[in-house]
Amino acid sequence: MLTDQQFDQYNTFGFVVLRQVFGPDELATIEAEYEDGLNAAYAHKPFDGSKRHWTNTLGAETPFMASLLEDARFYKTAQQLYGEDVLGMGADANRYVGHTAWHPDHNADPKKDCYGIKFAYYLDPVGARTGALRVVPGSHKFPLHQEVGDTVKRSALDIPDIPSYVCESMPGDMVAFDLRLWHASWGGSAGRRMCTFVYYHNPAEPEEEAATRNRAARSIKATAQYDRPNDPLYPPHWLANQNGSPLRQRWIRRLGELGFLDSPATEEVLR
Ligand SMILES: O=C(O)CCC(=O)C(=O)O
Repeated sequence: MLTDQQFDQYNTFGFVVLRQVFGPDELATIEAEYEDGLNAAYAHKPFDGSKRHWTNTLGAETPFMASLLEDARFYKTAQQLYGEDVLGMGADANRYVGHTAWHPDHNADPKKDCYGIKFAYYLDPVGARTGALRVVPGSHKFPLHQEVGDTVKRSALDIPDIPSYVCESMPGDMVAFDLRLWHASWGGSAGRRMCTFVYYHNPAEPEEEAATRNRAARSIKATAQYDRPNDPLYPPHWLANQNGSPLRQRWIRRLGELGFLDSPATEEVLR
């Protein structure tokens, strides 16, 4: 869980950098699973540096990465910030091909969108010109959220010209940020290795629930968007919940209600 100071920083600025969360053994496991997960997902289309590779890491090839979502170090932090019934939403691995333009993952108006926390970690040292995550502190809240958006759209400023905090990180570090925070990266080489896992506030109001359903309708297209049209968003292995985790079962039920399991490939698995 976050200390009082980290909790304050997160609430005010929308992010916190957690140093050396993973030890050497955990990192070695993550590195191996990262390769296994992405290689299995892209056996038909090996990485050539031209298009980002993305895969869910909840499957059989990535048991440790999948376990992070239910790891008390992280979900209790998510509970501390977004409520007891916070939803474990997913975990992934990425091979990037270059910069990432400024964007928030969600709009800052909870009436118009859903919200939550992303834990992001890079498997190589990253800095200001080598693909570190950069964020505009405080931009998870109105009115700054809106103003940053207007400026990014209106101006011809290059990614590094928007004033920001660069979350330099070493393998083992983690950046935890509010999904409404404006963020980007600059200068990373092709094949930059980055992983995340995400929790959402469990939508309570009808508007927030509607926004989450819209998000689900877009999310279930992710595998097709990343060249794996026949893969379900959630791997059967995770949905089977073989150890009977009550926490995971609650998430699976709620994800189903919200439409995240609606892809034809997932329905096939659940039948
Ligand atoms: O590392 C990057 O290029 C950006 C990552 C990002 O935008 C995200 O995880 O939402």
